[in-house]
Amino acid sequence: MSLLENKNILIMGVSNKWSIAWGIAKACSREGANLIFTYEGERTERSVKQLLSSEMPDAKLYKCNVTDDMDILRLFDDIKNDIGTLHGVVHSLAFAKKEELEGNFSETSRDGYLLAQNISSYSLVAVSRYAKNLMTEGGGIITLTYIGGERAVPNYNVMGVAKAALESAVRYLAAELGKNNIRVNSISAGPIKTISARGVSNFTNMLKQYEGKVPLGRTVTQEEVGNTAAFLLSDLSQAITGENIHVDAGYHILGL
Ligand code: NAD
Ligand code: IMJ
Repeated sequence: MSLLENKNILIMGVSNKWSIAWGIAKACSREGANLIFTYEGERTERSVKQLLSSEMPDAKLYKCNVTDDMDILRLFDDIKNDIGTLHGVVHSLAFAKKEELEGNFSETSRDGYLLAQNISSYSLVAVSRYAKNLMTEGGGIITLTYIGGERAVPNYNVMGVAKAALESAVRYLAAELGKNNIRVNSISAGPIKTISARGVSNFTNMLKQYEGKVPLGRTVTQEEVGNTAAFLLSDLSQAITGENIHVDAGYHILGL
């Protein structure tokens, strides 16, 4: 069964083959979607171009740094001219200053707080504003979050507050865009070793502890998040909107 045949899906947040967005891209591609990718800028351009040329040579690629309104405007203008209609958007990006992902949360700077909100939360609002105009046949918007948006997880700090805002933005967007038959949902993924997790102190140890505690007794993979994303972007999830699905091997049900 091909869930996403003839659907044009925009994927934001691939920087290398370990990215969660790449797991989503592979699942969507397997289900027959036409994929459009964005990369952040010079830092990621080469690795994304290499990955696409070897694995998905037919996919389109545009630059979009989400802190730049002109980049977002240009992206959707280009997609409108080159492709036309969009059926899905994957928002899989986040950023905070490294020094604010450790130590005391109360030391978070105004600058660092606003930066984390800007890239990790506001960007979903800005992207949805332009995407909705191209989603004339309805469709799905999804974003990636983490349990640290719901609970105080050590060191997640300013990112936790940004994820809480992101999860709330999902509900407000879902409430507004339902009339356009656009569904907006998030996936709360368990910890996965990506570039964004690599810097986290003691991450490998954390994964080991996780395996010992969670109902399924293991961590989750990019592929498993990818399959849930394909479901949320497909007609199989037609009545689901404003939802946050935990793809975390059951961690969220525990009272540790
Ligand atoms: P990743 O580093 O592969 O992806 C993060 C992406 O954000 C990168 O591709 C980067 O280029 C992009 N990005 C950062 N700043 C940007 C900007 N200004 N403009 C455009 N793009 C920008 O790491 P990942 O783990 O795949 O993260 C993807 C999403 O998944 C993030 O929202 C993250 O919070 C979330 N998440 C990750 C985990 C985990 O354990 N890895 C768990 C739950 C949720
Ligand atoms: C990130 C920081 C602290 C604890 C963390 C994480 N835990 C997990 C993550 C327990 C699982 C990974 N995660 C869910 C993220 O959303 C990561 C976001 C992130 C990571 C970095 C590292 C490098 C950098 N800035 C970052 N900004 C956001 O400079």
